[in-house]
Amino acid sequence: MAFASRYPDVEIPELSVPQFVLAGVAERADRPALIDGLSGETITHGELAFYVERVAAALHAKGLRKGDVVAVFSPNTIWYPVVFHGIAAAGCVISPVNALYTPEEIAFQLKDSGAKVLVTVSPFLDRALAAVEKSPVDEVIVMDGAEGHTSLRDLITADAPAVQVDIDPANDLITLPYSSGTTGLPKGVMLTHRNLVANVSQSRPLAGVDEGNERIIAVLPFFHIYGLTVLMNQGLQWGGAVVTLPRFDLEQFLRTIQDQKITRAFVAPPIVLALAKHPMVDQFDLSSLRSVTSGAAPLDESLAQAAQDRLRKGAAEGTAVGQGYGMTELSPVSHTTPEAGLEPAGAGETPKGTVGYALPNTECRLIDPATGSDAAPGERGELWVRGPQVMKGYLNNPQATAETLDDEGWLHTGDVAIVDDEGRYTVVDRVKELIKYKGYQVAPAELEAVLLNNPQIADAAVIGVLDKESGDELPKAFVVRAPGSEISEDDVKAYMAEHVAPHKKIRLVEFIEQVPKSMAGKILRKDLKNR
Ligand code: AYL
Repeated sequence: MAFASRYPDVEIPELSVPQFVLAGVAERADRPALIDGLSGETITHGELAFYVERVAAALHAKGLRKGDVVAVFSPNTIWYPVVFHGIAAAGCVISPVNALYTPEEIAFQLKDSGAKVLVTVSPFLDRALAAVEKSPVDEVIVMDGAEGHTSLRDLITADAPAVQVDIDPANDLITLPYSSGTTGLPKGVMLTHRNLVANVSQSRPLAGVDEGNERIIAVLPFFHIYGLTVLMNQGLQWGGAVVTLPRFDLEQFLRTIQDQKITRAFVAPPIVLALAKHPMVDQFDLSSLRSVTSGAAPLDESLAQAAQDRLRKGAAEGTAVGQGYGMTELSPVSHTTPEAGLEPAGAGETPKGTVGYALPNTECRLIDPATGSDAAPGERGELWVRGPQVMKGYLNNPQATAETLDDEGWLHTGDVAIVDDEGRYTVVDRVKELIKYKGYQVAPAELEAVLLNNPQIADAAVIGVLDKESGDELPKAFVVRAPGSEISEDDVKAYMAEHVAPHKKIRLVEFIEQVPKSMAGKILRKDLKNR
């Protein structure tokens, strides 16, 4: 039994992502498209379109062709979207790299994606070059410039002949973010131009967009699909301004909302927690905010309510706090809370604990994991999603693709949900291995492989443990010491911290005699969770 969306289908324009996002530029050429939240430096919509065309031409002149992969390793800056759309307009594929990655993690992605070029910023150059040594990358472009490297200015002023690359939106990839999906190591998620155009188009009927006047704060990273689609591309397509911050700092975040009159904040649960609880929030005028939407990890219902009450200062109307749900493999949004007044006909206010409704053009099923058949009405089941935002598959990994995306086009999310009579979904559990730490993915299999590389460790298993205080999940390692080893908890943590990005650090360690495994050798994570 499939549930259709409660919203009528929307048309998905047959355009490449740059064509779609830059379509309205003529009417707003002189208005700001991108604003640096710290320096105030601005790129207008007209400049953006001009720079994108120049970057595409320069990359083409360098020999890059349709389908070539370009990795981008940078924090949020106003130049990130220039590079993103420039690469896309050249027909190439952007693989966004997490700004906190270690050289080993970067190298894995460069090799796996087959990246030919890496675009980075000078403060990241040491890590970038260490990774490039062990990769197929043959050129490193440094946006802000560095001795011996092409800069973004060089690309924009290169005087290369303009290019018109034919893009087939339904088949050609635009981006290759990495996700571990339901199991195993991170995999390249093949997203097409159409996937991204669809996701922005599908989100609109629930958003209540004030075209041209929205100001979106981009503090979540563009290197994650959330920032890439929801902040960057949706923000630009709405025609207002996207205000970038390079990292999350509460004071800068609040000051930027106030000074830049931000209308929309798309965030993750730790930011909602700060908005609800941190004393500093009262020192700023945040009244320009129409909505705060949280996604990427579960948000506690009372916390969402507390944040909204505080932002409204007791008034009945004002900032709305809502939720979105999705995953990298869904470009990423499948569900979201509608703006008040945009609920499906007859439905009242959306309860805070839900992730709202399935977007237009999106079908859902809830499957009982025990029986494999549709869950009874009102019962929980694994959420399956079908729609134009569903990925093409995992790069070079037909087996993982087949395990996640079935023959009928259903994406098996690995999340457990429940739907109410109005068609509102609540995510209640996760049946996949994935751990979420502050909204970031932590793949147990990846950490287990790093642990096993340590000769003092004979075997290891990693699970997430709920931290009551923060509501976050903490990566915990169960470690079997190698014979004769006296490796300590601190040693394990320090070793991991050297090899993985901060969000993947092991935060708890327990030594055990043996990792519980099935006959087939699969780690019995449930047994570890129940210990
Ligand atoms: P990935 N509630 C509970 N769990 C969630 C939620 C939520 N609202 N959103 C995401 N998750 C978990 O690929 C869930 O387990 O994409 C899901 O499978 O890094 C996993 O995170 C996917 O993690 C938005 C804003 C979607 C963000 C996103 C998701 C981006 C995270 C829609 O509006």
